[in-house]
Amino acid sequence: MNKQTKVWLVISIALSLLVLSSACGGSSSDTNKGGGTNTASTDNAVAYSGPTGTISGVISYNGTPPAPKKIDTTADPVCGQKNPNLTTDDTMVTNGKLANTFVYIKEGTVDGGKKLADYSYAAPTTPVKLDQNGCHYAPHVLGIMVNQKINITNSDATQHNIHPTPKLNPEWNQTQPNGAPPIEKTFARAEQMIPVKCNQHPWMKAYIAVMKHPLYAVSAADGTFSIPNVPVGKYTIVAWREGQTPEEQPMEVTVTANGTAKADFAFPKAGAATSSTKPSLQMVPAIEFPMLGKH
Ligand SMILES: [Cu+2]
Repeated sequence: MNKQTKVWLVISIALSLLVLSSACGGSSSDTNKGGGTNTASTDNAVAYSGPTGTISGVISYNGTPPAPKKIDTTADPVCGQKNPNLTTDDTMVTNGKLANTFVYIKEGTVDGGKKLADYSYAAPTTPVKLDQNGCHYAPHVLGIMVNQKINITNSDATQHNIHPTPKLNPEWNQTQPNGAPPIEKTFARAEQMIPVKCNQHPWMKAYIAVMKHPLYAVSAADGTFSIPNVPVGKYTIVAWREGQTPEEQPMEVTVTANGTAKADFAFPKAGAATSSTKPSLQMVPAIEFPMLGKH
């Protein structure tokens, strides 16, 4: 072919590559659709700069916890080889203390009269990590802020398919083969306790709480949690735990300057079936709950 034909060939190849790459970029940004500018309510909000305190406590387990059940991983031999003693982790109790309880400020009034929701908090630039290791999610329960990145990794020699099932954010699922790069996503809307499953391994489960503020914590293996940097004020906090039936409990706390407000919880509560629905009925628009409805 002559020189002119060659030039046109190069140009058309370059153009088609450009079209391809922008198409890929477009599909990944689709993950943010549906939420869009959900931060509109905080446009006029200001950052809090006054005195703060801490909320901390211990989550106890009432009675004898259900024994963890062995998980049958024969569907994927790789899982069985790496993690032969995989068991259920919905109720992790050590010495009577409960791990993986999500504790967060639901609503409240900051000293001076403004609502907590009137203050804005920027999402941290550091991503939250979710790893798949031994065909098991780590961590099992995590909090993330609206528009903060979640970085999902596959540490297994097998393929996973991450599938969050939110009610307010767009649902997605994505395959992550052995050795594939991390998957990065964000959630544009506040939504507490988004279940995450794996389409390859039905036993894999995790929960994500998407928050408008950073005032939350997950109880550690010894049941302890701590929420620092809480503006001085009065709040309703909520503790949520998975269990075989998820349950949540509210508590009123007062935070003083440089003080530590104690907030100890015990699960399951007597008559948990009725009390667990109560916090969700006292919903405030500032902090959305999944049961508010689908968008
Ligand atoms: Cu999996």
